[in-house]
Amino acid sequence: MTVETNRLRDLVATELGRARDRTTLLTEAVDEGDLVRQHSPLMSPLVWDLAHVGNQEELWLVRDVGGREPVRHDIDELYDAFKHARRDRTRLPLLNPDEARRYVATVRDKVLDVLDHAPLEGARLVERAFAFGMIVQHEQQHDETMLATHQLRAGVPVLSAPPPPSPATPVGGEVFVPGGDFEMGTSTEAWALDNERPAHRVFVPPFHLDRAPVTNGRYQEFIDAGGYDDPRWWTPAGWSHRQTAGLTRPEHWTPDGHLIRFGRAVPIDPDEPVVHVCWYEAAAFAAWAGRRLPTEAEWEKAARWDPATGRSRRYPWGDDPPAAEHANLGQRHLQPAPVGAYPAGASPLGVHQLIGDVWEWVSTDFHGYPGFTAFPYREYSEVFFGADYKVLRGGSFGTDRSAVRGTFRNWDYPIRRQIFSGFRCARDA
Ligand code: AVJ
Ligand code: FE
Repeated sequence: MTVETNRLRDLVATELGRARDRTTLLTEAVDEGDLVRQHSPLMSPLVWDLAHVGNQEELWLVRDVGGREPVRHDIDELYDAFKHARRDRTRLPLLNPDEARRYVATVRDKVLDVLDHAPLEGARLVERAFAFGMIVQHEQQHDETMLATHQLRAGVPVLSAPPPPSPATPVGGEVFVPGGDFEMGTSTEAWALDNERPAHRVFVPPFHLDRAPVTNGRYQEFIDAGGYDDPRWWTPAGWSHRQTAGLTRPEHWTPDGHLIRFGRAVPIDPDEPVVHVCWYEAAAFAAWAGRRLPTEAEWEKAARWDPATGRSRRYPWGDDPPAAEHANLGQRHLQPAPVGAYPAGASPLGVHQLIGDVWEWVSTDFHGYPGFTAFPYREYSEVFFGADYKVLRGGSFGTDRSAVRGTFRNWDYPIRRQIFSGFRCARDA
C-alpha cells in the first residue's frame, strides 16, 4: 500500500470525523423535543437531517461502494428527500433521537471498514475517493441546513461562538474587472460536484464589482429610502412576492434596530454583510442603487481569474485550501464578519470575502454548463436545472471548507431567505 493511499484514507477519515463532530454539536445542543419539533415549515426536524445523513452514507458508501448488506433498507423511503416535503416530515414514523444516533454510528463504523478495504490505489487516486468526498460534503451541507434550523428555533439560546475578526477600516467601493475570456468551472478539482464541471471558457465583458458584500448599513439606507414600497425597484414577480409575504426588512430584523441571531437580540452592525435576504430583495436593492446583481460568470471570474497569469485559481487567494485567515467558514463564528475582516482572502483584483460570511445571490438561473453530465445521480443537481432556481456562490459562515470552493454552486428559490444569503452588486463598465 502506497504512502499516498494511506494519506488519502487518513484524509477521508479525518474529514468524515470533522463532519460528524459538527453534526453531533448541532444535535446535542438541544433537547429531545427540539430535535423532533418542526421549527419552520421550510425545514425538516433536526432528527430527520441526522438520520438522512446516515441513510445517504449507507446508500452510497456501505451499499454502493462497499457492496455490503443494507443496515436498514426499511427506512430508505422515509429519508428520501424527494418522497416527502420538509413540512410533512414530522408526521412520518421517523427514528427517534436515540435510534437515529445509533443508526448513524452503526453506518459510520461500517463505512470506516469499507474505507480500509476500498481499492484506493493507482492512478487518479483522489478521484476514486469521490464517493467519500461527496458524503463528507453532503453531511456538511446538512450541517449548514441544521444551523439554519437553529436560527429559526425559538427558546433559550444554545449555540455560541467567539466573534469574527474585525477590520481596522471597513472595505468599500468597487473594482474594475477587464473584459475577456476566463476558465469557468473545473475538470480537475477532485471533489467538485457534477454541476461545477466541466471547465469551459467564457467571455465576460468588462464590468465593475463591489469589493465587499452589501452591508446592513447600506441596506438600511434602501429601507429608509422607501425601497420596500416602491415597485420601480422590484421585478414583477418580486413585487408580487413582497406584497403577499409582507416583506419590509430582512428576516430576523426587529423594528427597533436589532437582529435575532440564534436566539439572542443583537444590535445591527452597519459594517456586517446583510444576511437573510431573498433574491428579490437583493435585486430590488441593486436596482435602487443604480446597479445590478453580478452574473454567475462575473462572480466566478472575480473570484478566480488571475490577471498576472490568466489562470483560474481554486480560491480567490490562490490554490491553498481555506485557512482561518482566508475566510469566515465552518461555523467558527456564528455570524458574518464586518467587511474588510479577511484581507488575506482577497482576490488579485482586490475583491474581499467572496468565500465565506454570506452566500451571494447572482442574477443567473441554475443550469448545467456546456457538456454537463449528471454524476452520480440526476437527483443531485440536474433535476433542479431551470428558471425556478437562482444560483448562490461563495459559502457562508455556516459552510464548511470541504463544501465550498471557487467553483462551488448552490441554488435556491428566489423567495428563500432562511439560508445565510446576502449579495454584492455589479455594473456594466
Ligand atoms: C446544494 C444546498 C441546494 O440542501 O437542497 C443536501 C444540498 N442535496 N442533500 C440542498 C443537498 C442533497 C442542497 N443544496
Ligand atoms: Fe441530503
